[in-house]
Amino acid sequence: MPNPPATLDALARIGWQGTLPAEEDGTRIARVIAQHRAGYELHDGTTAFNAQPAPRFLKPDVGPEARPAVGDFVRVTPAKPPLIEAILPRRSLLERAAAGERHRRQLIAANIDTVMIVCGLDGDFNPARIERYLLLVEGSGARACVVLTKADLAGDHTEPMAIVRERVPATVDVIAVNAKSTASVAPLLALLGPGTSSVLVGSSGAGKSTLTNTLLGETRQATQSVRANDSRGRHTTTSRALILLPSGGCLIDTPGMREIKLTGEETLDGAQFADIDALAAECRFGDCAHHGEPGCAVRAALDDGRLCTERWHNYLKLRDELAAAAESLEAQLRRKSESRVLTKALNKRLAEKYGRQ
Ligand SMILES: Nc1nc2c(ncn2[C@@H]2O[C@H](COP(=O)(O)OP(=O)(O)OP(=O)(O)O)[C@@H](O)[C@H]2O)c(=O)[nH]1
Ligand SMILES: [Mg+2]
Ligand SMILES: [Zn+2]
Repeated sequence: MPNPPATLDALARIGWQGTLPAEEDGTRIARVIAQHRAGYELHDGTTAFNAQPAPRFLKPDVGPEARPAVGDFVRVTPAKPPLIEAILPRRSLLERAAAGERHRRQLIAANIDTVMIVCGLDGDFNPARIERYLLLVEGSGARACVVLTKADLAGDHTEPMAIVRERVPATVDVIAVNAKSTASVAPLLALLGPGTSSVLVGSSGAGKSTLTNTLLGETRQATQSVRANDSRGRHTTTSRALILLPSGGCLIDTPGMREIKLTGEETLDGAQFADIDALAAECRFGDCAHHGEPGCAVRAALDDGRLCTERWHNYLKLRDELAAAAESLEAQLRRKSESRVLTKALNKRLAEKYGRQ
């Protein structure tokens, strides 16, 4: 592994923010730029190199949150191969519940400033899905922006733009682009300056890799046409990759997601649905179910168009899902702590019986 002394300049190039962290025990700092079955790929601001996780990261009781993820800054020992010894504190973490698997998390990216929610203006267009992504982003510590691709194919896209604008908080930028055109994606450069880190999320075929290549100015990520009948992609990108852009920012391209499952830790009283919360507080009855009770402020807002019906329905759906996810998360934590208590009691009994520690 190359071993120049870490400089703030080099670390800043790979998205490090703040002062130079102290050197520890001969380790150096690098960023995880890719994760493969065979190990990790890191970058120290000068060179990319392969590394393995220290054995303790591979123990079965180590949860996904405690393992290095793409975007993490890590301490590496100069062994052969280099070993990742520690993960530096994360300034943000985007995660979802893993598809299919109950209770497991999947880390999407760490130390991100902007999550770009990419959605095509073709058959991929789906405002409810954008709202779902926003819920994941809200608790991550990163900010969100919505990138609507395929504007060149969509003809007049004022209507879908207006729909998204109505359904996402005013603080979230909504930008329509032709992901193949350098001129068209130029407004995104404002979010991709030196020292920044962004991640692209969205369905397969939405144009994440196309956008990456255009921002990069060369074709590095493979892309593939979508199915003509339903605009679905072919899951072309299969692993996350952090790429240094000429604009100075770091950009993570990700595989298209089939499912955006909530972890149970999201909240509905953040900025995204604050208006619905405020409306519900105005209902005449404190326990109003908004099913036609007299004096229901939510119904009134739905009737006069202040509250969009589709958004309300998606809110209810997300609310139910979140409640279920939170419940199973709590049950899982309870089981974990019970098993810890049981293990402790067992160890104590063994120690008494056999004098074991
Ligand atoms: N005309 C046009 N085509 C686009 C645009 N964005 C993406 N495409 C096309 O859509 C197809 C899918 O794009 P990709 O970039 O491979 O999509 P992806 O989001 O990376 O998909 P996965 O890697 O499968 O998750 C490709 O044929 C692109 O050329 C756009 O803004 N305009
Ligand atoms: Mg791709
Ligand atoms: Zn009500």
